[in-house]
Order: sequence, then structure tokens, then C-alpha cells
Amino acid sequence: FFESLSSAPHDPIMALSSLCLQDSRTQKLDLGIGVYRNALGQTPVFDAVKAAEQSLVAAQDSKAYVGMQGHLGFNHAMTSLILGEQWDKSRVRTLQTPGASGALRLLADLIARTNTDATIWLSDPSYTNHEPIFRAAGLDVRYYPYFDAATKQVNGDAMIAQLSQLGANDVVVLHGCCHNPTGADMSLELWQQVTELSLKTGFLPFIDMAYQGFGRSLEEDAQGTRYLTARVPSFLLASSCSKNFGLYRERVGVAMMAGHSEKASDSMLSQLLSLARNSYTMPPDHGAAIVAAILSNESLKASWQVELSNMTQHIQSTRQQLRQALEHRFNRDYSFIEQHQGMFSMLGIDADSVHRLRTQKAIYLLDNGRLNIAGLAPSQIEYFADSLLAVERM
Ligand code: PLP
Ligand code: TYF
Repeated sequence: FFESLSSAPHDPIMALSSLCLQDSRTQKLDLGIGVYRNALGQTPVFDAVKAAEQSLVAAQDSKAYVGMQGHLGFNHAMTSLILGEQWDKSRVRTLQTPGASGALRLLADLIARTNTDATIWLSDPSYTNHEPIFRAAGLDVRYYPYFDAATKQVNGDAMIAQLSQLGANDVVVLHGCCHNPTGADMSLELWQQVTELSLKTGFLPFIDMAYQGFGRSLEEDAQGTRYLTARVPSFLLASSCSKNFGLYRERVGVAMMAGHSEKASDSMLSQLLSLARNSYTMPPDHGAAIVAAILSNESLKASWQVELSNMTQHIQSTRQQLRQALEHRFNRDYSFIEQHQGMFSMLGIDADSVHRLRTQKAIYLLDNGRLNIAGLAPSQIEYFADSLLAVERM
């Protein structure tokens, strides 16, 4: 049956990680995959997660199915975390999903089921898996101008010029915060302009929020999302607990949606439930049960917030040190490294230098030059900067 089948392409990020794992050079640096690491290079389990897990194990008396929509308390708490307490209870619907990845695919399928002529607009560049997920749902994918390689900031004018051409068959994917892969985020003013344009032209906004709390704070990182979602008649949103709860392998996230009426919103949710039933039926429980336990307990919630903000501070301090180390060696302005938000930055390292860093210095970045700042321990910053100087002089 499968004799003539050829292999599918590798996941480029995972492939890079295993390449680094196999590298026996002791000075190697894995700055590829987007996983947070502390100063010791570890990705620890949050204290609040450990505590919640222990009480769950002790208290849980059944593993019977939870329900089609997942854990309702989790869905409600996540919606408040993302949209703030004031969300429109009559129109917003939330479904627990296996990671933001699961949410992206279900919502992509929902778009395809509703409108076969839809075009998905992604930022140029965007998260590696966006295009394949939307294409797998049978949707057309195009890119709007986003990152300005010269300034390392968002080119808001070019973005707005493109989005103003769109209409009711278009879906615009926006990164809620901590843009993957560039680190360059939209200002609140730009979110406001995008909101106005969506109201004027009718395009559907689709927010991907994978790093809430990894930029400035849980509240500030959600500002743009809250502004937009409170004003547009309809939106889609995928969110992840992989990074901000450190629950990567538990596969926990949400798909959120709002239609122009209560009835439209109910139809959207019922279609999403039917799409989930067509693939995995119900989401895994463990991660969502942990998040629900943390968000419903004041002391666990406070502990989680402290740990998360310590991680954010660690990333910010790495950004400061990296900027200094680079400005010390290169006659260039690297202030954008401190302005970028979240784990990633694109420093403008070309493909040849990325390759030389890998082969000659055992430093692994993605082919597009994306660097996981959180993968860089303080003790490795000098080595990274020296290596970059060496390969750029070759
Ligand atoms: N969206 C973006 C922008 C991401 O960077 C990621 C990866 O972390 C995801 C979605 C998928 O995350 P999850 O692990 O929740 O599936
Ligand atoms: O962009 C990243 O590195 C993270 C983690 O197929 C990731 O989002 C990497 C590869 C992948 C899914 C997630």
C-alpha cells in the first residue's frame, strides 16, 4: 500500500535541534528552537505547576472524559487572562485545544468550511508552521509587509498600505505579542489602525497569542489584542500555554472566536466542535487541569506570576548584555535588541554567516537568522559575540 510513498519534509526547527544534539563540540549553543532556558540552560517546571500537579494527583478520582469543549473553568479563566475581565460573554466562545497548534488548525478548518475563497494573510516573515497549517486546510496563503530588515522594526506604513486593499474574503493573522520570528511587535497605535481598517474593509482578524507575559507583562502584552477584540464584529484567536506556563509537552491551548451575533458565535463553536470530533474528538486534560488549578487559586496564581516575570526579566537582561557585547565589537547600533519583545530576535545575520556559525562555531540559529535569546546563558554571550564577529569577517 505504501510502497511508492516518499518521505515528507522534516520539521526544520526540530531537525535543527537534533543536529545540535548530535554535535559533540562542548561549546555548542542551541539558539534554534523556541524553548525558554534559565541561566543554567534548563527549562524547569514552574513551582506552581508542580504544586497544582501534586494536588491534582491526590484529588482526582476519575479519568472519565471531561467533555467536548474541554475544561470549562479553564476556558473561562484563559479567556479572562487574554481578553481581560470585561469580555463580551454573549459573543465570545472558547474551546480547549491541543496547544495553539491545534487551535490554529481547527480555526483554519473553520475558515475553509465557511468560505472556500478565503485568503490568509501572514506577516512577512511569520512562524514557520503558519503557512503549512493554513495550506493543509486548503486555504490560499499570502504575506503582508511586516518586518523592515533595515530598521529591524515593524514597517507599519507598508503593512497598512497592504491591509487597506483587503476585503471580506481576507483573513489577517496578527501575532498578539512577541512576534515569532522577528521579535518586532506592533505598537498600540498600529493595533488601533489595524482595528479601524478591519472595521472599514471587513477583513477578519485572527490573532495568534503564543507568548503572553514573555514581553512586558501579562497585561501589557495583551493590550493590542484587547483593543481589537473589543471593537471588531468578529475575530478568531489561538493561544498557547506552552511558554507562559512551561507546559510545552502537555499540549494545552485555546481556540477563541466571536461572531457578529450570539447565534453566529454559537454556530462557530458548534462547527469547531464538529471539526474536533472529526480528528481527535476531545483535548488532553492534564495541562488544562493544571492551568485551571493555578488560575483559580490566589496563592498559586501569584507564584506563577512571579516566576513568569522572573523569566521575562532574565530575557531582558540577556538582551541588554547581548546588545553591549555586540556594540563593543561592531560599529553598529544594536538598540533594537532591547526593543524586541519575547524570546526571539532577527539581528540581520545572513544565510552564509548562519551556516558558518553552525559549521565553525557550533552555534545553531534558524536558517532565516532567528535567534532564541532565551537560549543564550550569560556565560555564553561573549562566545556568541566573538563568533559572530569572526564569521562576519570571513
Ligand atoms: N504560534 C506561534 C506564534 C508559536 O510560536 C508557536 C510555538 O510555540 C505556536 C503557535 C504553537 O504552540 P503550541 O505549543 O501551543 O502548539
Ligand atoms: O518557533 C518555535 O521554535 C516554537 C516551537 O514544529 C516549535 O514555536 C518548533 C517547531 C514546531 C513547533 C513548535
